[in-house]
Amino acid sequence: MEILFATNNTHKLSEVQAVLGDGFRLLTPRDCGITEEIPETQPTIEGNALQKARYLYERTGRDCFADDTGLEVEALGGAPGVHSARYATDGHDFAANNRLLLKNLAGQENRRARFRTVIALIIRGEEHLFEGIVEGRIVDAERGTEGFGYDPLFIPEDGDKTFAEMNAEEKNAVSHRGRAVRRLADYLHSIEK
Ligand code: ITT
Repeated sequence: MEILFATNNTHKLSEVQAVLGDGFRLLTPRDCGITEEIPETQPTIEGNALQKARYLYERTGRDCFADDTGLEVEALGGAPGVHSARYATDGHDFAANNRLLLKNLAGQENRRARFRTVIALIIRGEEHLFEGIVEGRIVDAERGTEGFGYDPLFIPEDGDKTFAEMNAEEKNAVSHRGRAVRRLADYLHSIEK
């Protein structure tokens, strides 16, 4: 099955492709001639996922999906949340975001946090949402070089390695995105029959 994935993030693309497996060929916006940044201006993660999927569906008419993800830190009242990409700066500056997060949590004992992914799928003209959550905690300093974004600062529940100390398979087994994509895959398999 060929399906368009509304992302410009190559890390996400490979994580999602690994979970979906060979039965799915993921197309990117670029493959469909869309090179501009896809707007994500909604106040919620669900809203942004739908906005990105609808943007592509309206322009291509293809079955497509988008993932929007936020890191929700308990001691910060759920921040950075929907603003995770642009926490420290206007761009996707992962290092600056991580520095700001550590600064805002300095001296804070409550390190509880979770990643939440919402996938919006538009298929056969219908919209569907799939969610994936992983609970965990924020460490005091960056650890590891794998992954992207806040991965060097996040340890999933019951673990001792940050996501950035895990390979893609280990991260996908427990991650927010892995969970959401497995729900998406189950749904896609169920309608294929
Ligand atoms: P697209 O919108 O092009 O898919 P993006 O990087 O903007 O890519 P999101 O809006 O979904 O992705 O994610 C917001 C930010 O959350 C992202 O820039 C990262 O800083 C962070 N993030 C998302 N998924 C993550 C993950 O699996 N591990 C660590 N950080 C992640």
